[in-house]
Amino acid sequence: MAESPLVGIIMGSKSDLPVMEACTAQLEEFGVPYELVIASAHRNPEKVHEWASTAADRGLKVIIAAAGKAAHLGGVVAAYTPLPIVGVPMKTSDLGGMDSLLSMVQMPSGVPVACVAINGAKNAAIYATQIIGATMPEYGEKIAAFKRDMAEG
Ligand code: RP5
Repeated sequence: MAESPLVGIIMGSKSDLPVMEACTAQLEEFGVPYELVIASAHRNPEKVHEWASTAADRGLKVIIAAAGKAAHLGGVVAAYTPLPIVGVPMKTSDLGGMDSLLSMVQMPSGVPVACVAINGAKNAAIYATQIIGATMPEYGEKIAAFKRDMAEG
């Protein structure tokens, strides 16, 4: 039987998928089970609500939210779940991703969305695994090995 997902990935559009493949590839390398949904905060608000408000009960431990332009997806998801959110601001054609970055990183006090770099999909996977690894030693060991490998070049 497949393991229950620990990480939930939500993205605003299927156009975000090519960038987010770096995230899913890294999670797979760490052996972290994840689920992935495409739902936009402004095009599919009810789907986002349903997915986010049931995420913790489904066993997810952390959420990665990827979006571009007026990238309010992470903040909207944060409104509906106690889980930590890692935002991935997408590079955009008009403003180079500064629009996405500022929309995510400038969340008002009380509703945090941790934010990686523009198109920082791989770091989002590493960070999510670190969060899980803080309480699940098998994933903490994956991160420790990853860091050892990096140090050795
Ligand atoms: C956001 O708008 C998505 O996250 C995407 O990055 C951006 C553009 O979406 P598409 O017009 O490509 O569907 O909602």
